[in-house]
Amino acid sequence: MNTTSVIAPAALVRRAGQVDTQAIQALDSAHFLHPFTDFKDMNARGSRIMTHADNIYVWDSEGKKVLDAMSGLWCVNAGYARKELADAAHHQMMTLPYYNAFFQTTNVPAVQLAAKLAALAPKVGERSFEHVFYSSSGSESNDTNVRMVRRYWDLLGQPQRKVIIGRVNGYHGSTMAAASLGGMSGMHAQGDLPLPNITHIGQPYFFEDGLAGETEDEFGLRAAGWLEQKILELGADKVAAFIGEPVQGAGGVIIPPATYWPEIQRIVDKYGILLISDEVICAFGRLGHWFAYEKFGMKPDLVTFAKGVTSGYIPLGGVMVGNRVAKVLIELGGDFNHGYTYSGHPVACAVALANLELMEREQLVQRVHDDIGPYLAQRFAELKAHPLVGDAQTCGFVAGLVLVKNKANKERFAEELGVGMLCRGHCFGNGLIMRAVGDRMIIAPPLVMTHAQIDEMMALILKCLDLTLADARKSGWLA
Ligand code: PXG
Repeated sequence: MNTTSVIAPAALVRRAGQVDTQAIQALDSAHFLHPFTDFKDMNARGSRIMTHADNIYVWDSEGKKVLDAMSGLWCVNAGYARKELADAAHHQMMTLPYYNAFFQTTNVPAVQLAAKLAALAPKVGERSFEHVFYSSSGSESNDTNVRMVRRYWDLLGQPQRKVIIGRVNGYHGSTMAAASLGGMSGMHAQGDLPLPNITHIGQPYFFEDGLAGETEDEFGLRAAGWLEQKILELGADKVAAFIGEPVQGAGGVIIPPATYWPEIQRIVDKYGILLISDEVICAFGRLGHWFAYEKFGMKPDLVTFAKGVTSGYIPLGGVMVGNRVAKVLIELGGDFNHGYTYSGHPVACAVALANLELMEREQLVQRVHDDIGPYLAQRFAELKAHPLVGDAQTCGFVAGLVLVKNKANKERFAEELGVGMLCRGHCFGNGLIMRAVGDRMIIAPPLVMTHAQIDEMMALILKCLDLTLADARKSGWLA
């Protein structure tokens, strides 16, 4: 079938009610291989076509309005339809739409953004972040980290320090190196991953791995201790770096005990190992700080960022390079044979500058810290009373809850029942986008939410939990 001839260009107009859903679905199935998707399954069901968005709401081609409690994919921190960001892109495209940053060339937005990011990144102890290396995504940024960490140890005459340690269920992206740093078994199972010299320790998930009688703080110390065990097993002189998300996002919003990161910091310092804080989700206000390392008492050497830096309006990522690493690269390095066509893309950097200005003007980071973050925490904690909810926690403006079969003994539903996906289906059916990661239901809403909108979201969450509970009862799944 020649699908391109099926729809007239007029049908491509982006407004709900003006899009021919079936025609676009047919073209989608015929030509677009989606990320992390079972292609055959999606084609059989037909994809959902998002047409436009405003503030915290997104509309599909059938005219259905949904409250986007995931900020797209953890990125639309400033909310949708922000004219300032479109204007910044338009202005920069008409001024200098592209020029590369190779061959000792630069551009104004890339320089201004680097200086701005350096000013926003808090100094911790001896470590400050004066330098930025740009990419266009979180995955590329973590590939940059691997290259940079190896270069650092080579330049210091310790080329045997090659191993980077990540965590089970961590997510650092989907390129070969980033997928290796992550600890997603489904990803490792495809493509012979992880790459050599990348290994993993367990995640700090108290609900799942805390022992009877163990406090959360005790568990945090024990989970951090897995790093020291791994270092000693490998030989400390072989270990280059440890990478972790301050709060694990794609793994299901796993919020570590307060003791975890300070103990990890003590261990990496003891063995002289570099610390990489992957803040692709956690930075730019998500946890109530510009950078999340500040919240957790981490002193990272490298900080990965992407997503929220432009509120997702245009792809941009990068690495904040701490002075410990930057000094060696600059003073001893000569050529660093690494970079991307779009490193320091002027339009992406101009949009990021406009986004950071907007966030400062509206005090979005402060709002999460002082106002809407605590309010979400208060409202979300109420869910603990629900018969299906084993635990519910927030951190800044991310939140996660776990669906359980039996609250009394934390018994979980069998994986094959797909209780999370069932709940997610109810959410979409009722106008709410909430993610399911196994039996964890998670949110990361735009940082512009009002109290009334938080109440609106909580009412929807509660309704969908009730609908899931009714299904579970009907199917005899409950204990
Ligand atoms: N690091 C972290 C911590 C991330 O969350 C990446 C790196 C990779 O970024 P890019 O821009 O290359 O995608 C991410 C991305 C999910 C989901 O299912 C999460 C991400 C991406 C796709 C899906 O929650 N995070």
